[in-house]
Amino acid sequence: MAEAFPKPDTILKRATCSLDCPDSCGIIATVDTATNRVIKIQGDPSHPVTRGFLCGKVAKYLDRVYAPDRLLRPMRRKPGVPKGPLPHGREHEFFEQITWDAALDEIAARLKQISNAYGPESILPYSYAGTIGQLGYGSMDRRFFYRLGASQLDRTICSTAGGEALTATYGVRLATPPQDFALSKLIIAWGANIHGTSIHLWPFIEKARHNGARLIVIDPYATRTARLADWHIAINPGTDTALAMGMMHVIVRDSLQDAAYMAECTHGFDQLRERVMREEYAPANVARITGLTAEEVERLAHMYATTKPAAIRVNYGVQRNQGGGTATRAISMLPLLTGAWKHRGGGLFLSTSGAAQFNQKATQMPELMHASPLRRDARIINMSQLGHALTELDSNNDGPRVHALFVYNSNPAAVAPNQNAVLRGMKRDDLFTVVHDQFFNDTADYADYILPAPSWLEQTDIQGAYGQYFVQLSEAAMAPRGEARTNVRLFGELAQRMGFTEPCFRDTEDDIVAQALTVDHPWMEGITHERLRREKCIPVNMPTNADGEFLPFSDASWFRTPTRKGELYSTTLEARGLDPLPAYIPNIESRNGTPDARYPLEMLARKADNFMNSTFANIETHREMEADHLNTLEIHATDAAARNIAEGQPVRVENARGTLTLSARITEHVRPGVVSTRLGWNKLALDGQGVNVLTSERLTDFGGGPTFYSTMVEVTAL
Ligand SMILES: Nc1nc2c(c(=O)[nH]1)N[C@H]1C(S)=C(S)[C@@H](COP(=O)(O)OP(=O)(O)OC[C@H]3O[C@@H](n4cnc5c(=O)[nH]c(N)nc54)[C@H](O)[C@@H]3O)O[C@H]1N2
Ligand SMILES: Nc1nc2c(c(=O)[nH]1)N[C@H]1C(S)=C(S)[C@@H](COP(=O)(O)OP(=O)(O)OC[C@H]3O[C@@H](n4cnc5c(=O)[nH]c(N)nc54)[C@H](O)[C@@H]3O)O[C@H]1N2
Ligand SMILES: [Mo]
Repeated sequence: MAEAFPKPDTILKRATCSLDCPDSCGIIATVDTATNRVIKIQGDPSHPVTRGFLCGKVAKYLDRVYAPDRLLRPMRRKPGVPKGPLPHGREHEFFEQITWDAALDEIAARLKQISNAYGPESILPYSYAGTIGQLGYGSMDRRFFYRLGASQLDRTICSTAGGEALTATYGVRLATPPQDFALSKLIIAWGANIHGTSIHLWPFIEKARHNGARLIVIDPYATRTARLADWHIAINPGTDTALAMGMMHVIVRDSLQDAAYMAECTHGFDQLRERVMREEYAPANVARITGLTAEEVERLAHMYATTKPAAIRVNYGVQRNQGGGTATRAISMLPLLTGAWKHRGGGLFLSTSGAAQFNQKATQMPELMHASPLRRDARIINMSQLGHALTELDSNNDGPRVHALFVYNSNPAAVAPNQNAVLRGMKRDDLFTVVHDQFFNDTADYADYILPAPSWLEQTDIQGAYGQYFVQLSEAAMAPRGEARTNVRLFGELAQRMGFTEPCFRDTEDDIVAQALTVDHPWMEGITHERLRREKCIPVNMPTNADGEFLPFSDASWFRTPTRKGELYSTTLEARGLDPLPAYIPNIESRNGTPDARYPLEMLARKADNFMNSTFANIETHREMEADHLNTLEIHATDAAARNIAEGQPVRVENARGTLTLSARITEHVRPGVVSTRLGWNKLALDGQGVNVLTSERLTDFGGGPTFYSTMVEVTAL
């Protein structure tokens, strides 16, 4: 780091960025000891993936930590104030400040009353990845809701379709290490916005390109990554299965597969061959589906199969489509055909989350459900269908109606699909809502109680990663601001108020870190609490070959599927009654599907490059960085002309689920037929609504994931 020695009146703390990002950066925080303020944060130069730099959002993280509108005290809605959007900056006027003791007593009393009246499953926790640390993401909170007998939440909002696809094919979620991309000769960023969403891979790609590697980007949107690529393939949204199958068609037709590797490492090639050789997947037909030319399909397949090492960075963008599970599965098969896993710098990178193993059974204790009044496992509610859960559950068929919603680590009023249904549900007078967050976000506008939460600089945690192979201890760099309390502390204290006597509810943060590390797994050997306290960041012990190289899936020893092979033909999907082979089935909401003729344009409901989902959307410095895209609809000149839309003009974007006002930006970033807009805070949008008023609660083909990128709309000039 720039300052190897802190100034006499400062100390350095080693934290970890716990935002929901593959990079999990090591952070060096400089703390002014006189004021207990963090005055500077830097990327840890000794972390092999962070390499001393931070993304634009997190470089300005202190603007969030010290934002003047941080929530610092517990608050209760004033009597008579209806639930719904509050004027931004004046939200606190509609709430009264109370003590933590009063808040916890009153919340516990209400939860008891609701549980007694309707059964504990009428209580729904709603959380996702405000922090991805093991403690903050899911530990004491899970214990609390299990012991209560609350409905279980199926946390599908991000990655379950792709996750299940990878697991079906490989049995374990491992990936080419990001550092090895420096050795690649061909890199395909497939639905991966590397510059926008996981910048720490980029220096390795740059190094590879310096050594002659080519970068191909497959994305319907011209991201910055795509604009910097050697070849941008602007595929029609949701048609990736067809393209991957077309590539396999060419590879098999021209005998470009690695037969020896396939014989050792794969299951079901004969069945796959029969499927991919169908006329449907011949280049001419794939070209028609995907919006490419047959020549492009041929060229892509040849480049991929003949360049070694070749690495695919497929990210979760691909799987937020109706057919997203299958698409991810088809893409993930490509290196099984070519044997790309055998070479350092080859393979595929979706997720490394299978590497760091923590004892989540010990930290979360699902068996506590059996100590709840239910004495059984509670029902499961899919978080991607929150609108349905709050408005449609039928107490005759589905179990109790939801009467309490406890939100933490998430901002569902902005991020959940079918926003109008979600908000209709949250507005219900008979719904009791608690929100634990750092800010008065869109969800807080619907809360009965608001509780202040700390940032990751204000709490201890332990964290693996889904984009690299390290375990990190995150030291609290400073005391929580104001009266903020961690998730662990909140749910531990609430458990006492509920009268839960199990000793686990008195565990400290240190206790839970220690429990997380009680794993008997060779990859985690030697990763102890003591060592983490000293070193802060320790590589997971991934097995290496005789040359000391870590080459996942380079031989048959790596696969954890039932057949212990890379399953081209999936025995697990077959057992679930699903097609064991990939097939391109058009998404209903797509140009190739059965769309409603009133809504002819495919809309990408994308993330903002300078926010983190809805996080940072209220921070002025981040809004400035994102200024060109705030409240805009990107549209191609052809579609704009057909609708008499001029640059900068207000437009109405609508479908059967909702209507949104945006400002038109005529651009080449999308092709004709595709429009794009970005996620943010509803209350900072032009008409107080977010992009998710347009997205649906339809789920992915498997994995129960959301389908943000399978959305059709019409646009009209205002
Ligand atoms: N700046 C920033 N960084 C983030 C986040 C953020 O909100 N902002 N979010 C974090 C989170 S939660 C996650 S899960 C990761 C996600 O990281 P990514 O998966 O990289 O993120 P997305 O932007 O969802 O999707 C990547 C790309 O997929 C494209 N795409 C959409 N539909 C299709 C399709 O049908 N086919 C293909 N080939 N591409 C398609 C989108 O245009 C987008 O550019 O990023 C994390 N990092
Ligand atoms: N249209 C559209 N919608 C999307 C997406 C998209 O690409 N397009 N992406 C989807 C994806 S991939 C994801 S992962 C989800 C993300 O959805 P969420 O996980 O809800 O993400 P955020 O909007 O970042 O909200 C996280 C909240 O947690 C709070 N928080 C942070 N740390 C703590 C803590 O320690 N304790 C507590 N109690 N709170 C804390 C933050 O202040 C913030 O308000 O959004 C999904 N929604
Ligand atoms: Mo995500």
